[in-house]
Amino acid sequence: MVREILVWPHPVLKQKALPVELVDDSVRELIRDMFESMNEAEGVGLAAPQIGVLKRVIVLDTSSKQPHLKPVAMVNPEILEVEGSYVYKEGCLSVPGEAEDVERPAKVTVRYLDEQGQPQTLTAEGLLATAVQHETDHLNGIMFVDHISSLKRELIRKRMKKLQSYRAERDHDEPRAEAR
Ligand code: GNR
Ligand code: NI
Repeated sequence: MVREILVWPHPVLKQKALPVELVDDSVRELIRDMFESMNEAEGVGLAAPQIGVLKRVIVLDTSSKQPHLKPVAMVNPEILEVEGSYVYKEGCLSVPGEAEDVERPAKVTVRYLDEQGQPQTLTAEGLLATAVQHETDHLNGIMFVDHISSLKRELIRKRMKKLQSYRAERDHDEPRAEAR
């Protein structure tokens, strides 16, 4: 099921997500919903808090830019090692229409549980490395706008407020097709 993506500065996006104790069918269903929601929104990643679920689960799919890479779901991801530096113009499905340069390590090694609950280790470079860090930030209540200047962040905050009031007005008169 495609779920609604929360828009910053929604309070849930500032909270720290809790570790998953057991990778069971409910977690696999959450992962399925996250892939569907990410794909519908044409994102390269999604973290569970973005759909209002405070669990440490992320999904990633950078195959449009990195064709050799497959979509991956990570439960309880932990960045073990980082290396280098890389600047990428980041966007976020919770900050629609905005993009700003963010500098992060270029290469990361991440340990996580897969959908079967098996421990895995992955080393990522390029967009996937950026996306893994962007998503693990979400699990700690951190947004890409927390990595840019406060002046840019406050301008974006104003634009999000306008976008939200526009959407509220629109949805008041004309409910979304799927909500009717
Ligand atoms: O779709 C997304 N694109 C993106 C581009 C550059 C750096 C990070 C990202 S992640 C983002 C989807 C999203 O908001 N994930 O939390
Ligand atoms: Ni994001």
